[in-house]
Amino acid sequence: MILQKTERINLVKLNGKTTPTSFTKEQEDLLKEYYKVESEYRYALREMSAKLENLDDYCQSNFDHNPIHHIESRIKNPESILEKMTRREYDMDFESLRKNVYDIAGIRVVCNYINDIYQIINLLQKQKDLNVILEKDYIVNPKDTGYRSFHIVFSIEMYLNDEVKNIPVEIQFRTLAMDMWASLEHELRYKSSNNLSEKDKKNLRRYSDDLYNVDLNMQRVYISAIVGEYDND
Ligand code: 0O2
Repeated sequence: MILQKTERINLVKLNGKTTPTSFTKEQEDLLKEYYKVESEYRYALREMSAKLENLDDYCQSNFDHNPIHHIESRIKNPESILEKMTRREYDMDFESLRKNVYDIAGIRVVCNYINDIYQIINLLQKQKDLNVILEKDYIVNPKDTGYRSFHIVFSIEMYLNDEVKNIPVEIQFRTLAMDMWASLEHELRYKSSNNLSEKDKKNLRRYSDDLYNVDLNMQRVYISAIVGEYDND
């Protein structure tokens, strides 16, 4: 396999003479600290993604079933981080960033069935280098908008040179149906020049429930087809 290397900010170069001379010393130090933080979260994101891929592979090998349909990941961009810290009125320093913002490294895992979500979470919780910091079950308790997903933040133990760091990674688990709803609703909310009308909001909530019922029914069919435990009639 050929790994394509992305051009990354290089801390060694940054310590040399490559930064624009117009930066003050304070700005340069901030920039260096930011890239240090960003790279640590990137390592954690990669490690967690590998764990998820391995679990999917394990389930395929042992149970002939892939629980994960696909995985997306991202590092939160600096603008969104600043927006969140301002909105939540957190102190504007790196200590506060590390302590308060759990979704700098974010992974979205889209599963085939609802049971797959809980199975993967269960398997992750058994891993000794992971600790759950926070979890919100928006599948059983959807948001008022109708949004459904399971949000969980794990802190992952990372061995970096001679130090061990615990870095938080947020994972959003959803089914394909929940992902479809969230993606369209996000776009509708973002694109609608006026705010969504009460009628549209109500309909979106209703469609979220409809899709949840489809998810439950698809799961029953899956169990029936594989284990033969579901009576369709
Ligand atoms: P991104 O890039 O998707 O992460 P906050 O982060 O402060 O807004 P909190 O309490 O930390 O809120 O997290 P919350 O509300 O549990 O989850 C926030 C994320 O969940 C959002 O991330 C969305 O991805 C998703 N989300 C939450 N509510 C809704 C909703 O009603 N509709 C849709 N489509 N998605 C939702 P961000 O912040 O949008 O950015």
